[in-house]
Amino acid sequence: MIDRALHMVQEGQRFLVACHRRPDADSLGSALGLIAMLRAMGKEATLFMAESIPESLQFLVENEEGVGSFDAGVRFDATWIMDIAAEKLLPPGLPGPEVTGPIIVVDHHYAHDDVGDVVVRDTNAAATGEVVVHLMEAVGMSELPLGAATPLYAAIVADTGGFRYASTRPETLRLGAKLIEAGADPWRVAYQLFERWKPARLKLLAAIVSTLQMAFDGRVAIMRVTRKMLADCGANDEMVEGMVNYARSVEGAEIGVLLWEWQVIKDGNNHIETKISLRSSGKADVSLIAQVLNGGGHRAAAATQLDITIDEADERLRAVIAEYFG
Ligand SMILES: [Mn+2]
Repeated sequence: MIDRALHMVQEGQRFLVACHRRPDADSLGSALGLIAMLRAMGKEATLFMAESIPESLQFLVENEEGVGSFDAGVRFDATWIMDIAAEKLLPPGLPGPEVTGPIIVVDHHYAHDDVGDVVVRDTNAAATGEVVVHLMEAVGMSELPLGAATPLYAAIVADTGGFRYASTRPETLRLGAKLIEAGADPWRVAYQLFERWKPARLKLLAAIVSTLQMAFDGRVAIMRVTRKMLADCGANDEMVEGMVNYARSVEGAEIGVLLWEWQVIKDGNNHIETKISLRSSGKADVSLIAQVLNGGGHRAAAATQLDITIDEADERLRAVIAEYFG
């Protein structure tokens, strides 16, 4: 598949580069890294962005404006979608194939569906940003293109939890070193991604942590966040990102869970669904649990979204975990 993608890079001239729905640092960082690569090859590359970019990622797009809609007649030779594992994670507002051309997926998830016409996937890579560096090597780039170091460093730092997760390999650290040598600023990136909390977010953390319940003899830590908690704290959904990790950090917990009331528009009305975020502290493969619930992800981090109440989601999840533990 990488050969087909490389052929499309060589043959094409105008490319659109998109992130998965609700872009994260790996998705956006790898998109910006790829854009830098394409431009260094003399190609035209446009960032597709119809959603707002989370505040913690704004520093990445200081010099890059995303485009959310196109004039009639615009057509790209291909559209890249970064870090996407499932069709339902396609970015909202993505135009049809008459505009996008074929879809090239660049990804590293091992649980995935067959979204994309051409797929470049390396399930050993700690981040999609790492796959982008392999693409650069495959097209014969000996140096990192200008502007690629910081977004790719952010992609890798975010997906490895700051080079802590099991996905961190010697190659990952060597790549981190290479990106710092090329100009990435470790503290600036870490501060933007992991520090710099608004007071409302700290209050929300306190509220979420206070819902902690231990289940299955302490093997599962379950927390929740409701619309009311968000409103009471003056917080927004963006601030919930990463909170599930506090459930995983409970001593003895093999699985950390965050149940999250999620507002969607259905038939023109506000409607509440429930997101379930799952994290493994090492032993459990939470992607298997998410898959039973129509979700996906990695062994250590997976998620799903169900059109049921938070209490129903709690109950259904516990039943699936009971089966998983056998
Ligand atoms: Mn990723």
